[in-house]
Amino acid sequence: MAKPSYDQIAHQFADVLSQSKKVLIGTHMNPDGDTIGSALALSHYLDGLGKPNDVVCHNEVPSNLRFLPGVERIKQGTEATDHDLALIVDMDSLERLGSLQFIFERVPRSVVLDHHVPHEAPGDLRLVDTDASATAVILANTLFAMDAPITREMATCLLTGIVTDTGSFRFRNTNPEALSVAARLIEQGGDINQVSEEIYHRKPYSSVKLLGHMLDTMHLECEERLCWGALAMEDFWNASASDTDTEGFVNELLAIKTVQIAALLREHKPLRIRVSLRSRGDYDVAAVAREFGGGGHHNAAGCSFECPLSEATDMVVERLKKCLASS
Ligand SMILES: [Mn+2]
Repeated sequence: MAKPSYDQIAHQFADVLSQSKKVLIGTHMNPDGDTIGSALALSHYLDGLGKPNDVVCHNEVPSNLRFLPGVERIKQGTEATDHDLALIVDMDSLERLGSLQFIFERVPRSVVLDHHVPHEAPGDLRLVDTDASATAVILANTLFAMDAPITREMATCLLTGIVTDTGSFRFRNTNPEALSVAARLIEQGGDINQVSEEIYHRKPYSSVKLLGHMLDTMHLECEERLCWGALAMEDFWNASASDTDTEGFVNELLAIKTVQIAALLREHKPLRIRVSLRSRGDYDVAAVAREFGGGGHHNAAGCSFECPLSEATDMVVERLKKCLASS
């Protein structure tokens, strides 16, 4: 995909914003730092323009992202029906809005900001670059090209998107663009130390306790190339933990040196299963996630469905074994 021309995009984006009276900003289900950080940066920017706006998310914000300035404005829905512009942040399909999808379908105009592959979400204006490390990179570049004032709060929100989507500049998607945008955000007052501390070093005890259980019960298969864990409702009860406490767990499974594919299945509500998939190199876990109605990136994807945990585990593990065998 060709690199977008940010000068052109900036122009179009400023135009669309100036024509709107009230904006609805949408984040994806099971939100991460990129969707929340980018959405909040947009919200702060619109505040600066004096433009009324709401930010919504299907789920509650994970506890490690609650330090973000403005996070309290994120609601699980909205009563208002007078939004005339939707900003859809960090998702490849409107289904990722979850239960809020219908609210967005009635907003007359939309702008999509995203970096996922393949990209299917519609949008009257599309700020899409599948080579960007994070949606926050696309948004920051757009704001830079608009000569928008980047406040400290905006810089911290955008940095959070880049730090989380690149795994603190460690994942394969870390590129010069992500690093230079991050550098510029730090110059604007973004606090990278605060971002890293809050995201990685402020875990509740319940989370670390549940992690211990996951590591204790994980399975290593296929000559130690596949590692998976499954957390049942009662495991959450025993640790007094909730699904937001499992942020980053699957990466611990992928950290084993022989492991090429890692999966974590969680029964976050009775019979409701969430699956996080991670891989190294050529193994395409996004393709696997799509078969189960989910999506994501080549090396990081997810899906969710309704069935008993053991059944879900059998299905997913079988499919991942095929994925390992085929590449
Ligand atoms: Mn993202």
